[in-house]
Amino acid sequence: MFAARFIPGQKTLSSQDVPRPQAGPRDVVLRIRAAGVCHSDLHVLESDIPISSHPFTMGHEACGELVEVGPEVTGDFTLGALYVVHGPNPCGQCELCTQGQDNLCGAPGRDLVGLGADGAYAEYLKVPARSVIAVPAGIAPEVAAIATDAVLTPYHALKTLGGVKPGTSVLVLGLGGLGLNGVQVARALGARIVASDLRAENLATAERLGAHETVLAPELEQRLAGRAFDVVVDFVGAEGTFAPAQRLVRRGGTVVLVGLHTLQLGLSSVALINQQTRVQGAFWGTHQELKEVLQLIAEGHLQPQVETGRLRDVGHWLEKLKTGQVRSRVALLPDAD
Ligand code: FEH
Ligand code: ZN
Repeated sequence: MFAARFIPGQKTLSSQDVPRPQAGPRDVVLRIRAAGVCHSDLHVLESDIPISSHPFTMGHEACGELVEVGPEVTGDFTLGALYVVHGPNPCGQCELCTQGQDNLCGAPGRDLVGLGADGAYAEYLKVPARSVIAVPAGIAPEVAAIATDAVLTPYHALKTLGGVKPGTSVLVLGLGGLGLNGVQVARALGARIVASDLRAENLATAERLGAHETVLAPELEQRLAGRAFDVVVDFVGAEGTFAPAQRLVRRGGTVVLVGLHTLQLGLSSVALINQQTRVQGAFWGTHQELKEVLQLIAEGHLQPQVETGRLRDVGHWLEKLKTGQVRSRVALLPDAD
């Protein structure tokens, strides 16, 4: 079968013909129907994020049709139905998993799907049965695929880490795929939202998706002078967003860092201490949160923005992502049989 493989030391994926996976005792096998493309793949290919010293198939936003169930799998699984993969692939037993933080599962040998363990840039994908979730009826494969990271990560950042609830004031910095989904999530949580980006067309999209106010990034601190936000989410992760984020959060408020644009960022210790600001990193999301995200999409509260392309053109799409030519999120589809 076709698979786009990460090869340590190579900066581009290698398209290969590899054996189709067979389910182990507690695994399932999905025929991939959509695979989302994430900026983190670029960081892994550039070795900014040390993930693995061995080759693996990339793609950590997976949706597929169930084609095989291992003999020891328990629970209801329907052959032919659509499932998504919870990429953190948790063990369910370690301290973090049992404390409700299975996105941070620390069990040895548990690789992230598509980020160490084989992922979705392939025709078939084998994963532990405990890491898949049935897709509610009415959600297209490409939407379900990107929900597993491009929606789940903002949801985890805002709801769980930011504690966003009705009336919370939220400033969203960066309106790419994750930021635009973040606006929708914040609106669904009842927040008052100001959204900012460098591009005017993204401000218009953010307003359409629920932002109450929008500000062009260069005018941010002048336009918001004297205002402070309960939660500021930085979906970019550059000095140009992280520094104002620390200045625009209220005393005792929270800055949630999601974006990986710059791998080292400055903290203002005076501001942190004087404001007693909480700065919180955000990593992906939990199994339970992914179920909640899928339900919000099924109920129409979230309309994730997604463009589609051919799975075999994944290298081309990663290049478009790298050169800023992707407006929202891309999900790649296998060629029709
Ligand atoms: C993956 C690997 C490392 C850092 C962040 C990520 C995210 O794309 C997962 O949501
Ligand atoms: Zn990702």
